[in-house]
Amino acid sequence: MVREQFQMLINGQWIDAKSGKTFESINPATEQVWGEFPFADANDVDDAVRSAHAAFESDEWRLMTASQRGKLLRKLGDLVGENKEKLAQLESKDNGKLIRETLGQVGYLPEFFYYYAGLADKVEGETLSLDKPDLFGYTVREPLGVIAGIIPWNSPLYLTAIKIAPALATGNTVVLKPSEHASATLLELGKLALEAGFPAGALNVITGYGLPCGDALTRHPLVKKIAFTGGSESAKHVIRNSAENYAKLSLELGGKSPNIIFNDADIDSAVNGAVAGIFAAAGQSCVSGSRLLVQEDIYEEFVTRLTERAERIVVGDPSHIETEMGPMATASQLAIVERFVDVALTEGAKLRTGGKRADIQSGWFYTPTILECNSNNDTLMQEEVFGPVAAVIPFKDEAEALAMANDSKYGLAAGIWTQNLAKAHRMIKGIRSGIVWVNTYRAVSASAPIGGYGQSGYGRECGIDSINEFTQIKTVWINTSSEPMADPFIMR
Ligand code: TXE
Repeated sequence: MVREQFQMLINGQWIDAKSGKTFESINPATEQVWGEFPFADANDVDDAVRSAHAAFESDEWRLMTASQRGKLLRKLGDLVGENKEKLAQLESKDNGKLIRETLGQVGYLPEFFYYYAGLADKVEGETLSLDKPDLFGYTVREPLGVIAGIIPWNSPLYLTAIKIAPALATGNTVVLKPSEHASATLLELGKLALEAGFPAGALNVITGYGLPCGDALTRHPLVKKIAFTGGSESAKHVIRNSAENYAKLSLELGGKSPNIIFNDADIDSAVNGAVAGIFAAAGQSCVSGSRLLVQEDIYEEFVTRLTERAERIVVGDPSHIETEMGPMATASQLAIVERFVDVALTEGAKLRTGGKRADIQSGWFYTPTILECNSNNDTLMQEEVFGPVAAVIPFKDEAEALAMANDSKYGLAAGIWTQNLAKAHRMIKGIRSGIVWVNTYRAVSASAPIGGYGQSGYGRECGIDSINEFTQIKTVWINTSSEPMADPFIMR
């Protein structure tokens, strides 16, 4: 098989790693190596960060008006839309995500660039109401400087767009590090950013592993903020590294999100919501509805219907439009899924369906799996699997559902299925998570903040809040008195 060769983007130039080393990317559906990428180390990271820093300090970027930056972002959004097919196919090949999912996700991506393009020239400070008659005060929101974007493999383009659009809109410059398992589309995005007219160095893309590349990037003294999406263990390293450069941090980590189905729910809708929650993206989504809490009087009916639908899911080649579930993105993710299912069975969970690799010759495919758990303390109810494994458990009443939902170290998302408006509101109020979906699941929008409670991370992406994440406040004091400033050592 022909291997595609990639270079990385530093200061507007396409280059190899200084060491000349490369690493391979494997197509999860075929297990064939298809691409080769520069293996960036601390030297390359230093070049990339310095290039972003120089761009940040340059007159071209510093003096560019916010509306001009907005125009560049709008152009980038247009280019992403025009290149939708190519980007969608590349992402599907690199991480095994379904083409029908990547087409949908990339097709919607321009909206994120347009949203922040529109916001760019609406970032404003405030006039302060000071308790000092001769002083006038106001605030301005200013960019931070170089932003490090650390991206995982599950939805690289989407998770990048929601970082770079607000970062660039507010006048920062960026060094992106894609996951070693899915680098290709971010390099394409780098190409489109240059084509859109962003100056050299405003957006750099370096390819490499967490160690040494991500590590060197997140501890670099010129990095002012780290926007990280990934796993909890890597996040701990990143938090420690941020102490080296006092960088601001936003962390979007894992979840064990409860999808709660009440006995008065529209069952057809709830089954579809449960399927979307756990089997979309083969469960490799931070907001997966991986804990299914079902009220006891509809429990058997619901689980039977869910099982029937799960068994009809078409697992296979992600590049075919009719396929409904693709492979695990990496061999290690497949091993993680297998391990969790083994642990669940050892702990006494009952297997309703799945629980094994799919019967497909090559590729890291797993079957849609439903396991009935005995207690919310079971490993499968508490730990993130990041695969197509639904942990199901019955509950008696609202109070028990809420207690189980909140008995988690995570708090990223939650789903509530009920026709009772008052009950939905009580649950919304009680649930500790950054997102609550009522009678729907996995909806996203550029204007809707995403982020977690607890160990799901902190900081918010998307929405107006994200502007605050990428800016800092300068407070300005102006003396308006006609009198000279008094000598501070003379008491009056
Ligand atoms: O993620 P990593 P992994 C969860 C999911 C999964 C687990 C592990 O449960 O099973 O995490 O996945 C970079 N300094 N999520 O190991 O390693 C890395 O190169 C700086 C949830 O693949 O966290 C990649 O670019 N960077 C999640 C990025 O971190 C480091 C999505 C994420 O990879 C680093 C993915 C270091 N020391 C996994 N070590 C979500 N929230 O959606 C690694 N990286």
